[in-house]
Amino acid sequence: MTVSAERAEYYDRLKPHSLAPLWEILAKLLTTKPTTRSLPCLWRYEDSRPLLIESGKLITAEEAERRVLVLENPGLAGEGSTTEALYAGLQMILPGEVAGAHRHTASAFRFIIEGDQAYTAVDGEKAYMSAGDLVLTPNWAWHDHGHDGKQPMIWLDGLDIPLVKYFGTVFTEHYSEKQFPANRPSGSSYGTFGHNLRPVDDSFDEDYSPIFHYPYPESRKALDAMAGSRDPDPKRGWAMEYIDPTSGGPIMPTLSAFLSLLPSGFKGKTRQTTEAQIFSCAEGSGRTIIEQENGDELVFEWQARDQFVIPIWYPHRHETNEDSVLFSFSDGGVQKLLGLYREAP
Ligand code: 1HN
Repeated sequence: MTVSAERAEYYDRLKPHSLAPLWEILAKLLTTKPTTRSLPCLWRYEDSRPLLIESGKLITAEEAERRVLVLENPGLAGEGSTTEALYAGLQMILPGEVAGAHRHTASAFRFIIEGDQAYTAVDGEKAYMSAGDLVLTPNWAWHDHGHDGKQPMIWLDGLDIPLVKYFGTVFTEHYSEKQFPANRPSGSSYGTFGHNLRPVDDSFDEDYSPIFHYPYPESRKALDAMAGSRDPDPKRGWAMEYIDPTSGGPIMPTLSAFLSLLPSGFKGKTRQTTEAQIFSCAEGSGRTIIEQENGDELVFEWQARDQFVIPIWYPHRHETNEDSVLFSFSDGGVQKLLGLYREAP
C-alpha cells in the first residue's frame, strides 16, 4: 500500500510522541487464521548425537552450567527457541559430572533419550533416570544433575523459556553449594504420591505436582492397558497425557506432555491444532506428513531417538512401520487456560 504524502507527513509527526496509526497494521494483527514464524523441522539423532558427544571434549558440564544443544527452529534463528512459546534441547552429562543447583521461573522437564544412572535432584530428592522416563523441574524448584554411571547420559529438555521471556518474568537463582542438600530418599515422591493415594496430613504444600518422576515402564504399561481395552484415536493412536495427580490436569501450567502408542501400519487421520508440538520418538519408526501453506507435503521419516516439531496449525498425520511410541510436549494446556485452544474437527 502506498501512503499518501499527507498521511506520511502526519505519521512522521506522530513518531516523536510514541504514537502509531493502528489502521496501517491492523490486517497484519488480525489474521483470519494462525500465522507462525516457526517451521516444521526434524532432528535425526544420528546427526545430533555425534555433535553432542563432541561437545563433551570442548566444555565441561560445570563450565557450561548446562551442556545443551538447542533444537533451534530454523525460522527463529538466533532466538534459542523451538517454537514461539517452547524450547527444546539435547543435554548431555558425562560420568562423574555435576550440573550445579539452580532454580528459575521457567518450568522444565527432561525426557530421557539414552543412558542410565544419572540423576536429577529436585528440591533435595534424587530421581535416577533411564530411557523413556519423564522428570519435571517445576517453576522455582531447586534442581541439579549428577551422574554415577559409566556412559554418557543424554536427554531432551523441554522448557517454556520463550513464553516466560515474552512476559519478561525471568528470575534465576544459583544455590550457594554445588548441589542442593539431599533431604529424602530417592523415589519417595513417586512412592508416596504415584499410586492414587494421598497422605492425609496434606504435608505437601508446594503449588506444583508432588510427583516429579514418571518412570517409563509405568507409562508404557498404561499405554498397553489402554490398547488392550479400546480402539485407538484415529489421529493420535492410544494417546495419554501425563498429569499432575493433585489436579488431574497438565504436568505444569505452561507445559503439557503426552505419550502415544501407534500400532504397526497405523495410518493416522489429519490433525490440525493450535498447540505447537515437539515430538521425540521413544520406540519404533514411521513418518509424519505435514501439509505446507503452498499445498506441498513434507515427509519426516523418524525413528527411535529422533525429534521433530510441528508448529501451530500445520495439518499433519502420522504413519508407522512398526509398533511405535511417540513422546510429545506442547503449549496446549496454557492455551486452554487462556481460552485460546482450538482444533479442527
Ligand atoms: C535449564 O535450567 C536446564 O536445568 C536445561 O537442566 C536447559 C535451558 C534454558 C534455561 C534453563 C536444566 C535449560 C535450562
